Amino acid sequence: MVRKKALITGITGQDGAYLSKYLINKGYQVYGGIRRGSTDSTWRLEELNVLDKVELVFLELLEESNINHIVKKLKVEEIYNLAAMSFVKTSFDYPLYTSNVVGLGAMRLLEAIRQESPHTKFYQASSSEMFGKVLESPQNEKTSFYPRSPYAISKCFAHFSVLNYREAYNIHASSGMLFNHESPLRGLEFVTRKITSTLARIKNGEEIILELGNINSKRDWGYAEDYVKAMYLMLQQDKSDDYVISTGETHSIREFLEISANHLGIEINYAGENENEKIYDQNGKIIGKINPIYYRPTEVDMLLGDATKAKKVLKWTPKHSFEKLVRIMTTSDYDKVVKGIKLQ
Ligand code: NAP
Ligand code: G4F
Repeated sequence: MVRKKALITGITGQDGAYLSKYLINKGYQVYGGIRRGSTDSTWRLEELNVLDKVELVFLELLEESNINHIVKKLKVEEIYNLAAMSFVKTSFDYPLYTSNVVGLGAMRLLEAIRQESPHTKFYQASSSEMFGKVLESPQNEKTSFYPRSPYAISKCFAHFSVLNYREAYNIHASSGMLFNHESPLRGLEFVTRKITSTLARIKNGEEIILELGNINSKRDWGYAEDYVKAMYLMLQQDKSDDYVISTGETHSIREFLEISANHLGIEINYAGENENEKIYDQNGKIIGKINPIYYRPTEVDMLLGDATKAKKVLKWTPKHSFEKLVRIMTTSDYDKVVKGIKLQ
């Protein structure tokens, strides 16, 4: 039997690694787009034991000729566009760069598909950040956008580009409007992994302080491995469409922090408010504090998704509860710290 071929942009990221594993298990030949960089970024693929099962190709979303060449040469059945400058806080410092990679990058891929391989199906990693200062709750596919960062604005541009290429050129292009999803492979700068990795080091005796920004914001957090399955399902439908992927629960950063700490036997006590807030353990030792450098110029206070459509059409449901997710991430980081494995 001829193997189906898929190209994943951003294969070295959290979702890229899980999606590679998922597609390989389904029998796909997986091509993975990586950037030519000075450091090795393939640790996630190694950790999931798939590095030697994927074929890596150099792919840079800023480089139109490179994208055209790859799309034309590979002519894969499916392209999953996961590549992005995905850290919201940094997008305020690099607004133009972010727009170019995240917004125009998606458009470059769509245009290459239109010209070189119109039968290729396309998945776009849209984001719940597009809902921003939410106009209704919970948020579904029909909820209007109110983006609050250059990252979110760029994701809106990419999202509407997908819709336009679907309607104008009949390209099978779908957007997954995914709410936050995490895992032990999450980047260390995102708040969940920052909490689990720092608490694990504190528990192991390191004299460090967990510095956080706004711990009152709320997110609808799921498990990344559950979410990549939804990406695949979207491209197996006869018609391309947009889907919200979420758990339907929202929790604050505080709750995440407390569950993670409790899992390690650390009790969390707070003193002070906002910028003066300090975090102590049960022995009165300071283990954390609020540092306003982590505040954003405009914040997304609360996200809560309604994935009814995905449940109905894709038959997709999340498998991991919030508490289970926190426990998995905390245990993973603590085990690594104890064994002396580098956290990355
Ligand atoms: P991630 O871990 O930050 O991975 C991003 C990937 O994009 C990395 O492989 C990175 O390569 C690559 N990349 C960055 N700039 C690039 C460029 N100019 N050209 C080519 N590749 C580039 O992100 P993730 O959490 O896996 O998320 C996957 C996608 O879903 C992203 O588009 C993100 O915005 C979106 N999303 C994520 C979430 C979430 O909660 N995780 C929710 C909604 C949407 P390097 O390794 O070289 O840096
Ligand atoms: O973990 P975060 O940086 O993720 P954020 O901004 O929600 O974005 C993630 O999810 C999006 C989906 O909604 C993706 F599209 C995006 O690519 C990314 O994966 O921050 C979560 C919350 C924010 O409210 C932030 O202000 O945590 C708050 N926070 C508080 N202290 C912090 C910190 N965030 C970070 N990164 N670091 C802190 O110290």
